[in-house]
Amino acid sequence: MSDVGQRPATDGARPAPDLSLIICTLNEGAAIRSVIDEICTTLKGISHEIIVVDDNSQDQTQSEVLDVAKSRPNVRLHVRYDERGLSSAAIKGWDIAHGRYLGVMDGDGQHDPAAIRALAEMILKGDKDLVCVSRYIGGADTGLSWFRDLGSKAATAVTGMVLKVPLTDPMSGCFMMTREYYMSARPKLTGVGFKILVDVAASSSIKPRFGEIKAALRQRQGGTSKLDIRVVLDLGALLVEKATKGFLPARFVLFGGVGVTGVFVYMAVLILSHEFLRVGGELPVYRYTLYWDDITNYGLAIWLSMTWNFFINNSITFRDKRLKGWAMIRGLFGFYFACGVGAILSLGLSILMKQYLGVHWFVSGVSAALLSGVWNYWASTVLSWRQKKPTKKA
Ligand SMILES: Nc1nc2c(ncn2[C@@H]2O[C@H](COP(=O)(O)OP(=O)(O)O)[C@@H](O)[C@H]2O)c(=O)[nH]1
Ligand SMILES: [Mg+2]
Repeated sequence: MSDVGQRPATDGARPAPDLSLIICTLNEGAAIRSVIDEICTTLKGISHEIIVVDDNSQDQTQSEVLDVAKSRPNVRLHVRYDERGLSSAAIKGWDIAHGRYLGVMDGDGQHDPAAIRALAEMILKGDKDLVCVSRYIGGADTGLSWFRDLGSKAATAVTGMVLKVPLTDPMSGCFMMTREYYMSARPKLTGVGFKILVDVAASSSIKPRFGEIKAALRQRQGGTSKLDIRVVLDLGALLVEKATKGFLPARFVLFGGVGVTGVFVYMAVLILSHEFLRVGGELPVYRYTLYWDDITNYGLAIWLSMTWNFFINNSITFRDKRLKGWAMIRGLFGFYFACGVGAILSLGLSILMKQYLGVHWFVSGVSAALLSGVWNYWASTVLSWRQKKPTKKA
């Protein structure tokens, strides 16, 4: 975007605010109005704007925000129609924000307004680059169930090894930073997943002067949590990208992980069909003789694992661009087509290795599949999930 990095001039009627607070929402219609009201009250005296970045919620979130915005000119709504994900939504909000300081918080009422006021005062003093709400200073009650608390602590420990900043709660969803600090991280942000603070802190080359405010999470005001196992997978992939300095991009790590499950599907099908499927017969091709058993065994394993990979990638690796309905069917056939070349490569290699190089049938199949997996990543990234449609401002 062209206005990234500067404080774009507003229409002249109002000066740019000191603080831009982004609230990302997905079906938070039950809470968003009172969250905005509460924040505006708590930030009284601090010049601020609130940007709600909504991923096309299907409840009343958008109408609630638009309604609040009628009486609060500092509130803006930005709707994304073809993208999903908390981190990328926050990045979008900061990219279109006008403030000198940039922050993010949840739209479900879980973040304590008193802590947000304290954060804002701390960052506005001007001697910090990054200030965060932390659930873990001095053993605070986190407001999470014991299971999620344990998971969050484990993730915090692992994340600590990758980050340059000794944050006590890198999983925090509520923090503020200077525009300069954001810009130092911006080119390297992955935007993958939920953990935007980890993304920012790991992407900036600056060691920030940072501060923390202790606060537990409150109860959600209606709606449901969007956190699931995929959040953990995303975080793992993000950490691998940061730990390898970008050599292994997060999406490639996810694709590779899905690929590994695909290899298991492939092996299972291969073993089953090798045991139970007998087609028989030979197929003469030029001066060579192929066996129909090999063609059906390897072919079936390739086809089923390819279909498996498409659906799992669609719901994990490319969840932010997830294909649905007809687009998904088209995407599946596009994926087949793109990977068809990989499949023929794999089939040919398997047979070549087994029949003409004397390699064991199982080893032939697996090694050929691994090689075609590299091709598949490239092909599917370019062909199946590439579409990027414009977002609309409301
Ligand atoms: N724009 C956008 N917001 C999201 C998405 N997923 C979650 N959110 C919002 O991010 C905030 C935190 O999500 P939440 O489900 O409460 O996570 P939890 O607090 O960890 O259970 C909430 O305001 C959600 O509405 C998403 O894909 N896009
Ligand atoms: Mg929440």
